Amino acid sequence: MTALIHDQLTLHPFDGALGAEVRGDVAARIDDGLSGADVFTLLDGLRQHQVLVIKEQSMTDAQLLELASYFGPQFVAPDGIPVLGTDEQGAVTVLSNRDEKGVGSRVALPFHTDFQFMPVPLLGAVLHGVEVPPPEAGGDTLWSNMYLALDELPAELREKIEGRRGIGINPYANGIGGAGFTGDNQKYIDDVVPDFPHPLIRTHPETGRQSLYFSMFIYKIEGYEDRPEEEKELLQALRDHVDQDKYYYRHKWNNGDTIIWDNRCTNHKRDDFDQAYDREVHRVQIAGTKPF
Ligand SMILES: O=C(O)CCC(=O)C(=O)O
Ligand SMILES: [Fe+2]
Repeated sequence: MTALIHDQLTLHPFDGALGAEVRGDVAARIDDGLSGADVFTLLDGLRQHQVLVIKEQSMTDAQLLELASYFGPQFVAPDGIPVLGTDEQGAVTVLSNRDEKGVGSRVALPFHTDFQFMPVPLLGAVLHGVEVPPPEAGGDTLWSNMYLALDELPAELREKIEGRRGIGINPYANGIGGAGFTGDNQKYIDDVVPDFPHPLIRTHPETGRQSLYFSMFIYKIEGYEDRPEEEKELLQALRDHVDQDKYYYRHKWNNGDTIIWDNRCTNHKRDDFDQAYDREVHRVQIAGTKPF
C-alpha cells in the first residue's frame, strides 16, 4: 500500500505590517479533509499574521464554506441586510458590481471592521476573487494591523480613549446610517436603533494582545456627550492615525485568490475601480464573540 504523502501547507510572512501567504494546494485538500497539521497551520497563521492569502486557486462556494468553518461558525446577516450583497442571498454573499442590487459592490469602502455596530461583531471572513479587474484597474483591498496602530498611538490620544467605548454607525439604520451603500432593495431597520458600544482598546481572545478597535464607522465615544467639539477632534485624530499607509497590506487581486482575515485586530478598506470591468468576489463571514 502506498501512503498518501503530500507536503504540508506552509506560511510565508509578508515584509510589511501584517499578512502571510499560505502555500500548498488548499483547494484540492479541502475535499479530502485538510490534515490536522494543515488546519493548525491556518489557525495559528491567522493568530500570528492576522491576514492569510492563498493565491490563484479557484474554489467553489462549498469549499469556501468548508474552509471558513475551521475558524468558527458561519455568520449569516439578518434577513434583508446582507452587507454589500443583495437581498436574494444564498449561503455565500456574492459581491458583484454587475448585480444592480449589489450597490455597495461598486464603490470604494472606507476602513472598517465588519459589523462593529452589532452587539456581537464578527471574528473574521473568507473572501474569494471569482472574477476581478486587472491590477491596474483598481479594486485593491487593504488590511491594517491594529495591534501596531495601538502600540504606536501617541500617549495623549491613548489617555483620551483608555477604558472608553466607541459606537459604530449601523449603515442600515435610517436615522444615523444611510451610508449610501444600501440600495432601496435592502431593508432599513427602524429609525432608531440601539447603540452597541465596544471597547476602543480591545483584548484579542486568542492572543491576549491589545489592539485599537476603531474604524471610520465609529462616530461616538462614550463620555464625550457634553464635549462635542473635543469628541470631533478626537475622532479625526484617531482616523488620521489608523489610516496611515505603514499599517496596511495592499492586496492586488488575481482570479482565484482567497483571503482570510481576523476582524478583531485588523481594519480593511477597498479602492474604487474601473466599472468597465467585472468584479465578483464571494464571501463567507465567521461569527465572533463579544469584544472585551
Ligand atoms: O470587496 C472587497 O474587497 C472587500 C469588501 C468588504 O469589506 C467585505 O467583504 O467585508
Ligand atoms: Fe468589510
